[in-house]
Amino acid sequence: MPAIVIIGAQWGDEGKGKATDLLADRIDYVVKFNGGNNAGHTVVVGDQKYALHLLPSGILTPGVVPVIGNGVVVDIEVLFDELTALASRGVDVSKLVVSANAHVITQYHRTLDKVTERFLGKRQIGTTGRGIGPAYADKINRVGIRIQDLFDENILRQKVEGALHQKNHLLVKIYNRRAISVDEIVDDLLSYADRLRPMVADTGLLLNQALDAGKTVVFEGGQATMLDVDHGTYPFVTSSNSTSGGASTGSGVAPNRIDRVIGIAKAYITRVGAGPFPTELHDESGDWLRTRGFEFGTTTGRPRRTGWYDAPIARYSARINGITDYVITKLDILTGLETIPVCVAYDVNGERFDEMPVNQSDFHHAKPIYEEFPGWSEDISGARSFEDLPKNAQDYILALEAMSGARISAIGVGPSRDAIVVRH
Ligand code: 2SA
Ligand code: GDP
Ligand code: MG
Repeated sequence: MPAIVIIGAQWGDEGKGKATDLLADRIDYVVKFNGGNNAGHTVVVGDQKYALHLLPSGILTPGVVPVIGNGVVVDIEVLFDELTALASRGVDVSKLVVSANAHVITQYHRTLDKVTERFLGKRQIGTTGRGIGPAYADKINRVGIRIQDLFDENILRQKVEGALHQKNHLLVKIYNRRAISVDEIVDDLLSYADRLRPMVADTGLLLNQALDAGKTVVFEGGQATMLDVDHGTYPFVTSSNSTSGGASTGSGVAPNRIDRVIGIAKAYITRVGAGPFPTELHDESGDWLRTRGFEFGTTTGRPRRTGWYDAPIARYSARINGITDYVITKLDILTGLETIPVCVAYDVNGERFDEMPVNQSDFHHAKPIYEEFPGWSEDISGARSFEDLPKNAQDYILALEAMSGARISAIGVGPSRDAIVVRH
């Protein structure tokens, strides 16, 4: 299985970092293909806990080549901060390769992200404030700055001038902010150029050559299916393609080279930021899941919204991403519940929807139709095979499998690297 995509099948924070890290000793390259430092992957190795944002999780495994693909937006200051922090903890970061075509997040993107959100008032997206949306907007508007632009001062200056032309007008006249000077941005970006240069390469070529040579490459998605700019709950989404198709466009590796797509889903579901969420719990069971599951943003610390497993979303994700295998994480968090509700379909104004409604207003009004499954009280964190799980936990997984559109190949039973039940 030389090319494997790992994506979030819900609204993020499903435990993708842990899933990537688990495969890491069998892989040669790990590629981040979308998003930027809005991501937050927590990986627990022994007694050490790592929170990764811009860097792919595979960087924690010695020998793996971490790659930042062309589809990523890179905040260079954050990049060097993360590299320095990991190096100070003894992680070898010397192999990192960054695409020459990746776009750069600058100070004006961060500023615009924050002021735009404030301006939206009640219609806020609840972004991470890291400048992600404005950086992708510039890319699509063809006024973005790419990593390779840092190595030619003239070109860099022209591009920054072009990018700031309209933005300064907006900042000063609409948002009542100070204008940002071209020199300030150019000097800041140039100050990183020498340190960055040795890491920069044609990563599409590198990855295709690696696959030609029989190497194993894992593509690690940031955010998740329901946050994808095309397939998610637009406009309450991130600004990139976080579905499996993004692995191709964001890396330069063609779709027909991809062998497996692993979807990660929690045994329940969470969301950070605004937008529709049919199974959201506003009662004490929601608080219980948040506290037990430690559902707080890895990047921003925001409390995550919590709800029961949503099978129509799982089927939608399986379809959109071509999921070959599901990994269900955090089953251990459900231990102690008498019964576990699972959303099997929606009721929209009296009409039953077995699949995700295409109309966003319908999804906003969707009421979950639940089926209840018996819970278990045994501690399952030590389970390492399916048979180790209590019968009710096995049945819960088998029920999810029947509803989710793909086989369940592994089940997370705790945060640490080895707390996993592998079935296939
Ligand atoms: P943005 O900043 O433009 O990408 O925000 C747009 C929406 O995407 C959501 N988003 C996320 N949702 C879950 N997890 C994310 N990463 C962090 C984590 C989040 C955190 O792993 O915990 O720490 O708060 C992530 N990144 C973006 C965001 O909430 C908006 O709804
Ligand atoms: P990602 O963004 O998908 O990489 O997920 P995050 O790292 O933001 O959030 C997932 C959290 O769940 C992390 O704190 C992980 O350590 C933790 N985690 C992952 N798998 C399991 C599991 O099976 N059980 C428990 N209890 N925690 C898990
Ligand atoms: Mg996360």
